[in-house]
Amino acid sequence: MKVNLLALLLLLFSFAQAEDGYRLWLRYDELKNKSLRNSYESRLASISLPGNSPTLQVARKELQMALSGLFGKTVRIPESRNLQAVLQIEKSSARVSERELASLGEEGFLIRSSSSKTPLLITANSEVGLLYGVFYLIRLLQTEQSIEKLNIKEVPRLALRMLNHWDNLDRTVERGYAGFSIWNWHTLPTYIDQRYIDYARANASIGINAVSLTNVNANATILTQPYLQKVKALSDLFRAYGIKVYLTARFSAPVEIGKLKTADPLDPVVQQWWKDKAREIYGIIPDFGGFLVKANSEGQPGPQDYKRTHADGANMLADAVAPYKGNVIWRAFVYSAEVPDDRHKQAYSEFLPLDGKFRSNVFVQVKNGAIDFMPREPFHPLFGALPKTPVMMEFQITQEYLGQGTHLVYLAPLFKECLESDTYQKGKGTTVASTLSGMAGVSNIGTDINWTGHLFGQANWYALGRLAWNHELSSEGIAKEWICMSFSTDPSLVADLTQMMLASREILVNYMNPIGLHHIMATGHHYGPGPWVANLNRPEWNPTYYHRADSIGIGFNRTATGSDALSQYHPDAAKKWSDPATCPDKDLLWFHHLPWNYNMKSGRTLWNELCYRYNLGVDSVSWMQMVWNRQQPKLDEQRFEQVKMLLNIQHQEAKWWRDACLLYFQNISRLPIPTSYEQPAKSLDYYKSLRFPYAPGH
Ligand code: GCW
Repeated sequence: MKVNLLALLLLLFSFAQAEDGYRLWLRYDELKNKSLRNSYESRLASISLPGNSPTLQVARKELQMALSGLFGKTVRIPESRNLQAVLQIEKSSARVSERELASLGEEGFLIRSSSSKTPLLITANSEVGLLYGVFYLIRLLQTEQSIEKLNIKEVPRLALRMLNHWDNLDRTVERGYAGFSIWNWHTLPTYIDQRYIDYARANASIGINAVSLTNVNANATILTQPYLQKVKALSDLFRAYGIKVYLTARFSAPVEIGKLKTADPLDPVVQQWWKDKAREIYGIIPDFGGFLVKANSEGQPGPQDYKRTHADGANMLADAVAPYKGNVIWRAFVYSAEVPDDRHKQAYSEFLPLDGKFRSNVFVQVKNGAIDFMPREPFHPLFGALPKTPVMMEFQITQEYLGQGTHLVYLAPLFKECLESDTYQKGKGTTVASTLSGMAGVSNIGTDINWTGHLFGQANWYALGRLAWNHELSSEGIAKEWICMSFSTDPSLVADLTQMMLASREILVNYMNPIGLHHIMATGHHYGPGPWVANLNRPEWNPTYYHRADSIGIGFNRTATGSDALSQYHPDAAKKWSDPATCPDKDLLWFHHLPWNYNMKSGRTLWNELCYRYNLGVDSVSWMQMVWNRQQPKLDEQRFEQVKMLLNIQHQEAKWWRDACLLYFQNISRLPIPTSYEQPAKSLDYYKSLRFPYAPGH
């Protein structure tokens, strides 16, 4: 009796502990639907997963853990082959034609069951493909899908599916809002934190196959022996999960750690230094992915310091890693204070002439928009414009400009909006997605117990992986998967949370940057509004550079009569943007400077539309609060309370954005905020006086 009581208490304790969000979408709690559980149990009663390579061990362990949890009983999967098994997981099965197998490529898989009498089969050409198949099957069970008569063929659309950590060696994270870096460099390589394993599981479950561990504002120390040994420990662990490790290369490393006098990429001594460094790295990490580089951007060193081009710099590194099949990912996020041209145009101007000049193992990584991860940006004009260069997408999962760690914003709609944009570069239908060779997301992961600070940040990590695997998945479908796995499959809960998530990005746009406004946040930490900032040395760092509000109107004229950034797009893509009458409202002030009394499609004047949007944004956060609160009975207390508190912060901050921005713009437009709206709570001077010296992430 005593023992039972203890067991019960332990069980209760583990339940209480369980809902801190640590388990992400891999929760594996017992399925409540008994008949479904029984049918799964009988369909998966005996499993054959022969072999014990590291990847197969990982797959076996995951499946055991998932089935044990979901079925509420211990499930063991033997290492030996079992021909009678009802689930067969094997490489290159004889049950599948050669042709079909070939079409799966290196990482794809098939899941097939023609009738309840034939065994369910997961097959692939590689062990990692099998692991992906196992995770897919687990997801079917978690989301309570039928596993009868399956004929699933999954092949990733992009070869390189990556997370970029902006983690510093002192464990601070640039633009990180979820605590410190999960890489504990001090205790590596000997101490392997359980988090590294769970991180790898989570990434493999969504098909992420590459991670760069360190900040693009790089520190050359990572390339020294002791640190390479630490990197080796991580990469040895990640290998089984199909994940390759990349490092950021500081361009001046030959000077800083190599004691050379120069880092000139055309200097043979420098070239040799990198070749030797590459040999050293590959001697330690034979499948090292390669280098990710930010050069000549925001003060980082680069080839232009020696009057060389980005191609000269990238090619030098590419030659160093080529013998080992390594890659160089070279970022196109460049702009210079010395160049008087619209910042929007600078990366395109810089990189267009370099198309065809990069080695074949160089990827150029382009942010989704031409400015910088704003709540909304038109797609970057470089997409589709570099036909001879493999181009990677860089999205930001961490929400630097989207409410940081306190706002609930589901990013799949932002990602999709960009991926589905038509560049017209090879005729109508040349979507951004169709021009890509890879996709990276700047990580939002940290040491917070739930990994991402805001619980819903997990959905953005999840969505990035799912869309890198298949950009045709819908935002709604991805949200539903995530909700079912993270909370429950209860239909009203799923419907409510899906609706809230799908609306959330537009809601944030309304209360922060409506009608195409952008870059009007506070300086440095980027936390909160700062449309008044005009005193920074670099003109293109000032919000006034972007909104250009004056007595006549507001917005950035990027048409032919302005900066002409529009001319960098294919004419068919630019057409709708070039005329305010056809330009969608969402992009209007991105491309046009319009009078305050400009007539909007809604019938409101531009000024009144601004007031309307800012207020709509705030009201919509109240709606999100209402939706969340009404689902309380279906949610566990811990996560319910956390999100509730954060929604309260979001509501306060939405008001702050609205009031500060409207007051500031009103000072210029000299027009009243319609009395039907709540009036700003404080004076403009008050909002201007706010300081946040310890705001996180910078
Ligand atoms: O968005 C800006 C950030 C910087 C970042 C830079 C970049 C890593 O404010 O913190 O630096 O972009 O992408 O390189």
